[in-house]
Amino acid sequence: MKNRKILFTVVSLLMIFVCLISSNVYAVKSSSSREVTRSFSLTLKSGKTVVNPGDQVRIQMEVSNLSNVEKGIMAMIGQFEYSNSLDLIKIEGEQGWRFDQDSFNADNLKFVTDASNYVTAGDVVTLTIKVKENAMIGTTAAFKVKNVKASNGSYVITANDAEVSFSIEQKTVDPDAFTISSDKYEIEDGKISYVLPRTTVSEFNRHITTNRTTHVIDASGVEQSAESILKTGMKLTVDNENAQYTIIVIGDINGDGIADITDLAKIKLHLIDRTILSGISYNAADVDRDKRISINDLAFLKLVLLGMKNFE
Ligand SMILES: [Ca+2]
Ligand SMILES: [Ca+2]
Repeated sequence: MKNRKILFTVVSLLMIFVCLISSNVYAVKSSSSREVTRSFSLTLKSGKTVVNPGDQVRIQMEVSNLSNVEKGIMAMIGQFEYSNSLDLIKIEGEQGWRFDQDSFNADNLKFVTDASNYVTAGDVVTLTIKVKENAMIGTTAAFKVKNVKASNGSYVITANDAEVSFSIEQKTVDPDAFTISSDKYEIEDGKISYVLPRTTVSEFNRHITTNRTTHVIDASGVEQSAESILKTGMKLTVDNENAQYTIIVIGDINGDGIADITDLAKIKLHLIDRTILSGISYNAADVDRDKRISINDLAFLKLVLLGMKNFE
């Protein structure tokens, strides 16, 4: 009888023990089955797969496939990484993602950005990269984003790394493509700058290299002869091309082809905010070629008029 009692107690204890163990196992199991996987996908997109040295390429970073993230994400951190043959030249926030000087560390390429509302999908940033002029032909350049984490304010969600790659190829040169260059003048944004006062059309043409026929016309569209003196505001037109260039004669602000006391007066009026120069007049007034009008331009032009300095 006593033995049966002991046996009963032992069995009971065993059963309680087994129950405890199994309930514990169950508890562990059930907690692991309740654990959800939170994630989102990151993609880098570019319209190009083949690039040439000097090309600028835009890359979009896109968020998608949010899984078990209530409402959406509000902030994101990560790091860019790219080949030596590339330069990152611009980062712009998209669709309410803010990107300013506080968002990026150029030393380690880490970025952080916050959104203006919960985001569930779409572009986060547009990156502009430039393929270096000396990039090796035949190699592949890659742009990556890594170590990306986002948050919805309640928890941190990790995303995959993403990458986009480009093969760098030699630019195919169209032998018929229009080209224009100069050994003396600056040709930029539809302007030919730093032409010296009293330059004739024929002298000007000697410093222009192009594979098209060109003409110089005045403001009224009248073609100028080889002996004509160039004036600020005249234009170089190109046959069979949708291109024309406004000529800027250095120091000739009023467009009479010479730099004299009248032009000097215009710089003075600009400097004291009486008559502000703009457009080609502004360009012509920049005699020291630093792209702005300052007291230095006045002194420079004065010295030229006194014969103590020249424009070249
Ligand atoms: Ca003048
Ligand atoms: Ca200047």
